[in-house]
Amino acid sequence: MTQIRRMPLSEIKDLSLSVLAHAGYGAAHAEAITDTLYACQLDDCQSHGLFRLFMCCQTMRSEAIDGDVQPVVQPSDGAVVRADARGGMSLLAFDQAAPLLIEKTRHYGIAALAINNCYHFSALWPEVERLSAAGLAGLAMVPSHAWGAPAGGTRGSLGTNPLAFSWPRAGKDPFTFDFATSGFARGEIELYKRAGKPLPEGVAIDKDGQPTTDPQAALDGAMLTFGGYKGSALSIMIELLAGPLIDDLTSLESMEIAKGAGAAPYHGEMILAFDPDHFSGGRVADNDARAERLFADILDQGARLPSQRRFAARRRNLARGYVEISEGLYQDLRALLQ
Ligand code: NDP
Ligand code: PYC
Repeated sequence: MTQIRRMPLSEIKDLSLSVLAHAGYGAAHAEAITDTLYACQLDDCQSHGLFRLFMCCQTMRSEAIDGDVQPVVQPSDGAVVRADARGGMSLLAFDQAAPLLIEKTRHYGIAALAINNCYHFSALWPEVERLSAAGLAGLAMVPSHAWGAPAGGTRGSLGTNPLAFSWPRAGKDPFTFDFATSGFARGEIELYKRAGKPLPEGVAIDKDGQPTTDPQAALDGAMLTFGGYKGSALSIMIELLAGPLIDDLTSLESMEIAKGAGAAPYHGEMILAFDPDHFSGGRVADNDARAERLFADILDQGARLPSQRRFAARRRNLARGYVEISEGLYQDLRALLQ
């Protein structure tokens, strides 16, 4: 049985900052990365919490990135904001560009942020929730590495390509979803492997193109998109909007230039923001009430909204002052300091 450790909330940040500094990340990157890892761990997002420190360290080791590289947010006289991460992690670039994206969205009603030349290893919900906290609706997407087969295909062409959306709700948690367009995130398959558990059917094929439930065979073979050809088409859209459209790499190209297995994918990111004040015909309150009626109708049936589990975990963990993490994972994370 997996041994569980109670980890005090303050230790999440301390451990993350120490591991990242030890790996070679400068303070600005280490803090931006830690903010996201802390948010994910607090919300019990196990595949994209502290577990991602392995990917951050492996990226530093194999790609030799500059741990102090400063992103550049380019001046813009339109609704398109561009941030050049200059070969660093995306999170600092997002942090620095988000205020201009918000300002542009309030001005134009809709605006886009294209981040170029970045490594991305994390969950997208903290980024779209930064927008919904500012009263905007947000949509974010990134390619990754070509680990996934298109519907009807047999080998990796597509990334795990997450899509995240957040809708602001006055006085309530936002409506947010954030998922890989592969049936499982790669990080989730890695956690199944650590736990020695078989995958559900329909998640992956092995290197000979045969269905597999073995996590290692899935990692060596190709992951499948969710929803068959529908998820496959969405995944291709993400490749296009966060790749060629913004003059950046596809998952195929990211995989080709990667120097080490396990490093974070290298590519661009696309974030779109919408200001309800510009779209709601002066009836923001009425239209918000209609959105709330929809949410209530969903909940009345006993269904749950996406992110509800996450928000509940956050409240529970904040109240008790600790998160639960597997002892084995905790020890492996501490070993990153040696
Ligand atoms: P999950 O399958 O765990 O969850 C997907 C979404 O669906 C969540 O918003 C979740 O809410 C919601 N959800 C789950 N079950 C239900 C349900 N029964 N009813 C309603 N909503 C539900 O996500 P993935 O494993 O696909 O992705 C995990 C993370 O991995 C994401 O944060 C993603 O951004 C990240 N990722 C990052 C990549 C990158 O390249 N940077 C690549 C791929 C993934 P809740 O959280 O409340 O359960
Ligand atoms: O879980 O698929 C994934 C992933 C890729 C990059 C970061 N997470």
